[in-house]
Amino acid sequence: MKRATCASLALSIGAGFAAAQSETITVQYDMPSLDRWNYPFNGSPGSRFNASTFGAVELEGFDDHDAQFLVGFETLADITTGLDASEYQVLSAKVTITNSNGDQYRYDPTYDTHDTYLFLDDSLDTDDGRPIHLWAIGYQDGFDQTNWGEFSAFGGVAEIDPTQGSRYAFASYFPFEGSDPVNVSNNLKEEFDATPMAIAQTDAALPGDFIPVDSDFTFDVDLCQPGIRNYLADGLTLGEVRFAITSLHAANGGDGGGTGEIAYPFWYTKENPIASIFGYAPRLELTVRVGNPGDFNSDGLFDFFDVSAFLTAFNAGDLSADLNGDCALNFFDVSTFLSAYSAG
Ligand SMILES: [Ca+2]
Ligand SMILES: [Ca+2]
Ligand SMILES: [Ca+2]
Ligand SMILES: [Ca+2]
Repeated sequence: MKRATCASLALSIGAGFAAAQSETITVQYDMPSLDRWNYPFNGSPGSRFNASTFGAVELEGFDDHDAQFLVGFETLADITTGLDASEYQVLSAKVTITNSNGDQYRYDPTYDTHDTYLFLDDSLDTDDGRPIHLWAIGYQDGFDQTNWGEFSAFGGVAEIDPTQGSRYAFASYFPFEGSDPVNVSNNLKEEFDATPMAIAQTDAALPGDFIPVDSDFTFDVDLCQPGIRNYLADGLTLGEVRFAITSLHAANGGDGGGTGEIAYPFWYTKENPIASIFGYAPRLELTVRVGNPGDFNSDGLFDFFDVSAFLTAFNAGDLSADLNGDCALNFFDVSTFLSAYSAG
């Protein structure tokens, strides 16, 4: 409940419901609740010791992002589920994964446009190596997060045999706020660029250099990409946040089939005994304000200190004050704050 109001702001005090306070929570998971090598010919979904990512670049019948790695982190023990998406303000999200094969591919910390992959001719690629992307997960054919998981079937009818376009769960992005997830699995064939929510960064190699084994790669989620905060909020509502990891290193040898040297990464999964000893499984660090953002300092009270904390954050350009989620700070955030505060 409010115990004071700020005289300098004309606040209309909402009548009487119990204060929907807020709580700012940081969770750290050193292991996912779900991880799965999402590849059409994977006979053991969910239980492999590692998962590779590679592309079937420009190969008819296969998704460009052929081998995807899907990970999920169950949050329901720590973060209240079932709230409206507007009541989860994700303040930061970081996913870390570790490679289980080394010295076979080069580090590229920046996005490569689709035309740099064309027909396996990488002469248009201006920096050595290929980036590793973090995406939202989209679903098709009646599946969604509630009915598709670690051990579900890979997919249904292919758009082009044997497997192109058939996966039930796929890497996706949101071209604009409010968009449905757009499948990026064939962004080379379909000739478009998509912005991932993060590109993996590591301290273990310099850009262009070969990456040693057991290197940590961190995805620092760009919460200003359209749709991302809502996507994470939707996951928190359901009690699990999920991500798709892909890279377009050309398939060659190993999982990728054919002959030749493997030139793409393998990632430790939670099932890997080495990963559980050394902490190499996919992990997540996430901070979220849950509940009514009018209780801006998350102390359960609606009072002057919330107004003051909001204005301080707002004036400092801190995105915790970006209450309407558009990554700009302006009147609309003040207005959203005031109505949330008044409703508290
Ligand atoms: Ca690049
Ligand atoms: Ca490159
Ligand atoms: Ca407060
Ligand atoms: Ca804003």
